[in-house]
Amino acid sequence: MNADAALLLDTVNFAAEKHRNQRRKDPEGTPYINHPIGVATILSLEAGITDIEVLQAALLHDTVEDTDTTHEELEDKFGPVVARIVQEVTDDKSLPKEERKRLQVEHAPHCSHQAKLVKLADKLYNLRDLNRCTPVGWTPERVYEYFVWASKVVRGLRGTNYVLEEKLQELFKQRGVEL
Ligand SMILES: [Mn+2]
Repeated sequence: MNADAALLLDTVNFAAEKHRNQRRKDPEGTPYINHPIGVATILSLEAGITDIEVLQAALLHDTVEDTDTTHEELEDKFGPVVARIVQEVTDDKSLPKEERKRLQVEHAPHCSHQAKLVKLADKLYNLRDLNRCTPVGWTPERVYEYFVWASKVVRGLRGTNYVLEEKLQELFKQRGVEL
């Protein structure tokens, strides 16, 4: 087996163990790990990304924000580049939710190209998931507001990947949200 394939397996296994007790917010309670795997798959199969560090960061992108994983742990195991990309897409959970969402909009244009790719694929996955079903406890207004907020983040990521941006643009258009 080639080294990249072994590395990706090690990475997805690490993420699966970290997220092992977590579920998505959909009514079926889909295992959380489906999300990072889906984000990495969008980057590979749809956007044609072959940068292994971007694909690893996609698999790991929610480990620091949502599990006990630390930046140092990622750095030791996967190296400084992967750890840095994950850090760029990690919200500061000590801040109130509205502030975190505002900072995502503000920070998006200043992220590295690699982090922008992960952010685009993350948003694309989440918006598709919202079209598939409504999370438990969400009103239609909350779903719409999520699309509006996501469009503001994506606006700051433009010029990163044509394929992902076209697909996002189409989802916003269907909701009547201006990009
Ligand atoms: Mn995510």
